[in-house]
Amino acid sequence: MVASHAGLSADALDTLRRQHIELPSWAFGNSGTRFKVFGQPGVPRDPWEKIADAAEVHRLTGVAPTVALHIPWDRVDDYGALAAHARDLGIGVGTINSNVFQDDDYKLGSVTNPEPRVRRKAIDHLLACVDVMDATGSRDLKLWFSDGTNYPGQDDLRARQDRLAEALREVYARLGEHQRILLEYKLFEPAFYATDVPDWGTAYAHCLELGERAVVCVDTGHHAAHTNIEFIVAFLLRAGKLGAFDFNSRFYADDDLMVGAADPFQLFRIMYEVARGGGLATDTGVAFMLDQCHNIEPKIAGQIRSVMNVQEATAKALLVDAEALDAAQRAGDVLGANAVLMDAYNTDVRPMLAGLREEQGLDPDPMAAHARSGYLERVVAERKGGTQAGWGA
Ligand code: PSV
Ligand code: MN
Repeated sequence: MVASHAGLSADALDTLRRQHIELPSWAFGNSGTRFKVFGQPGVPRDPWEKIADAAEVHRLTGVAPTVALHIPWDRVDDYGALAAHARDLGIGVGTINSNVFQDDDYKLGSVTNPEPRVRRKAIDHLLACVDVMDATGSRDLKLWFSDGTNYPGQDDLRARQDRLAEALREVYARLGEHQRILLEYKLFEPAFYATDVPDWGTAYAHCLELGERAVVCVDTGHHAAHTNIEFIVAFLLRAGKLGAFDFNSRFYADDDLMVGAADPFQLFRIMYEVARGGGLATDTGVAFMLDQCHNIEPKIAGQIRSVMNVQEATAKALLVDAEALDAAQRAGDVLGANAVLMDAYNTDVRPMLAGLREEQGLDPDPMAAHARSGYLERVVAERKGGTQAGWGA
């Protein structure tokens, strides 16, 4: 053990070595706001190229071994071949994200739409996503519904919950033995009055009704301002219902900025509750995914930075002296307990993580290694012609 590891137990170091952060395929494609999408040279033109970029992030960081797909943004003829392509590049296909929010039919909702035909269409898409999972060997199906209403009285709130529950039941019944539903919630947008799965409580209640293999996905950008996200994390972990994170950060709404950029202290507090609740154990079942857009910064570098931000927050969380904290808490030592957490948060873990990377044969500075690698220059030269990937089906 090198000196820079001081403070972290052998177990904690092991946890950091085998950390697994999942990348979103869509982070490598073009994205933007409703005002403008700025293209970037070298952006992938298809899912195969997105996977190549994700593999590059893993090659440099060593902790991003899977990439999540979004259907139909990542539609291909042969998903088995796409998974094999990922394997050839040293990574795997992770969560399959469904998309029932980009079709004219879904104007008034997908699985909660008042029209049975539209509900059927949406459910059929979700079932088709499970077929994709069978082909890629994915464990998780992520469900996010943009469903909701814009005006009071527009539709029956209670009936929409019934329709949602019915759709979820049908999809749950189609899952393979080792597959799970990750039910994601979001306070608002695109619905501005009432969203059908607006918060963790609604997601949790539906997951409880469904059964063991339905768990909640916490997207860190999907809460009201000032929500205590770490409390939600602690609660869901205790209940065995924390399935996944969609990490990103926000200043205002669902900004999808790099995780740990807006509020690194919040990310630390979240990771502390994850560690405290056993969410970093080998058999944890908690998936740590990024769900971000790199609208103005370079995408591959943005993903590398994000992965490192999660690593740093995790290392700090693991540095918390559990015994000292417990003693201070039991003694009612308010300032002492707070100081134990702050000592960990204020530790510069970057040299220690650089040392860990070196031990694993990686460059201690993945950002610099990426800049030196010539990867971006190569793909900029190669990816001429065709249409750059974006949020279109
Ligand atoms: C919705 O805002 C969301 O967070 C869901 O996870 C979607 O699938 C994803 O964004 C698309 O970026
Ligand atoms: Mn999300």
